[in-house]
Amino acid sequence: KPTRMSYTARSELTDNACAKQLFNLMETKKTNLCVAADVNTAKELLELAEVLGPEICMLKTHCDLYPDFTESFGEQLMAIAEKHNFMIFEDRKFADIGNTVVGQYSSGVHKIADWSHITNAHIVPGSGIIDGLKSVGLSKGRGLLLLAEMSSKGTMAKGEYTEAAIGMAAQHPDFVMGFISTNPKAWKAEWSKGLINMTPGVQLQQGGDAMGQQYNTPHNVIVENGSDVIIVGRGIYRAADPAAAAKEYRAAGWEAYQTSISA
Ligand code: 6AU
Repeated sequence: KPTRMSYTARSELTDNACAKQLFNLMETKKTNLCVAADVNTAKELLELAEVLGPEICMLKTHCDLYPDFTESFGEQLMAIAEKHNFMIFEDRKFADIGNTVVGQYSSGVHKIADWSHITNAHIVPGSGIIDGLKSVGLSKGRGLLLLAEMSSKGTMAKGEYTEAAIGMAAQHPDFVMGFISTNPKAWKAEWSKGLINMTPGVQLQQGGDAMGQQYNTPHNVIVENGSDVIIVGRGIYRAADPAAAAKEYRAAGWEAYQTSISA
């Protein structure tokens, strides 16, 4: 097997400020674990961020889940992120034309661009969605992930669609920092090693849920499928002891990374 480059080496290959920061953070903190904190309230989210902060490189939010979302949410979460040295990823999955996503990203109730380092977008509208998000996020030093593949059963994001996502990323190396993907090692096209692959649908055992989610293990995701970051939701926040579960996933993800660069 060819040896993969370390996160540190790859931090030199990206033009995006968030990607550079995340590569270096993962290497120094020794964690490639992102927690998907899909809890029911902002209060619970902030509590979980405090408890799990020491274990993670990134916390993924769905801010439209929280009925108690207030203007101060972003500032509170940013303070916790700074204290524990992790990045914030609002999983907004933008999917509209450029002009519309400008407002959705910068203003409205959530003002995502003000507090989230990273967000993501579907490429179904074409690359105008990237132009729109970039007009808001680039000057703030933000990073965008494109959904190149999905973890769910029957996903349409495959083949030519995935290839198109890779092509769009190549056009915007300053703002697109990587992909949501499930099997980047299988991609035909070569893509910059400065781009980060992040994979959801991760649990310690393979399986799925009743609504089409499909789970793969940290080892398979990082070593076999060539991803860089594991995104874990219910495997951690539904565990009897989320902090202990996070430690376990962190260790599994880090061991997989070390295996992948030493092969
Ligand atoms: O571990 P789970 O199944 O509890 O949570 C998985 C998390 C959820 C999904 O909204 C998200 O990952 N997700 C995404 C993302 C991150 O964009 C894409 C995808 O294809 N599948 C997926 O589950 O918060």
